[in-house]
Amino acid sequence: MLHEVVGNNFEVSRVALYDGAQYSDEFLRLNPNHAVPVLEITWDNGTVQRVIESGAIVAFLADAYPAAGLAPTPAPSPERADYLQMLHFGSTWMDMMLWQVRIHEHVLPADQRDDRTIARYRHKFTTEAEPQVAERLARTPFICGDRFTAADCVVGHSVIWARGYGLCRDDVFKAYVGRLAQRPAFAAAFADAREFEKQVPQDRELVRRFTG
Ligand SMILES: N[C@@H](CCC(=O)N[C@@H](CS)C(=O)NCC(=O)O)C(=O)O
Repeated sequence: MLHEVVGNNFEVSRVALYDGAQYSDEFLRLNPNHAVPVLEITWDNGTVQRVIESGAIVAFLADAYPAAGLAPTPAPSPERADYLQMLHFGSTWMDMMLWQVRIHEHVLPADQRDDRTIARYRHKFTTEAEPQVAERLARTPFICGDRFTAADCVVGHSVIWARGYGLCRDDVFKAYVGRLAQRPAFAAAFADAREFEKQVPQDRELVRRFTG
């Protein structure tokens, strides 16, 4: 989303999650939930503010840079309501199910993993979330219509995440990801994606400190 609105004109600090860097006192002062992402904003008067929820970060950036045209104007409208719904559907509902799969398949200590939880959320995602997204993408190229919006940053991310778990296999999702991948901001954001190691090795600090 930052690449979409300001190109490369921002600074990135990588957080070594598998080493447990998010549990350091320094990081907990930024985000007591010990999680990424964190957006740090420096306002014109020098005040520094942090935003620690991905849905809020994406929605804020779209509104902060209206020239990018990534959100219907904040004035109440059917388009604005639908856009907010899908942005938050991606950042809460889809994310919640994928997160359960993630932690029980890749993060938790082996003796805390639960196959029933994995099966429950894989089933819920496939039978409830996927059809809603597929139905929209069968009608329009992007999640809220003919134009790419910030909601596609969130839902698109969730679809790519799901495909990494063998979900969202229908051609409609493949074509959607193909459309997203044509965007220069997408290429910039995912340039280092291959460095990501899905399974957290059991001896890493994250496995010991993870709170769920
Ligand atoms: N609700 C938050 C969730 C953020 C979140 O769960 N981040 C994960 C990675 S995707 C994290 O940093 N977890 C590290 C930990 O809990 O130790 C958001 O959407 O921004």
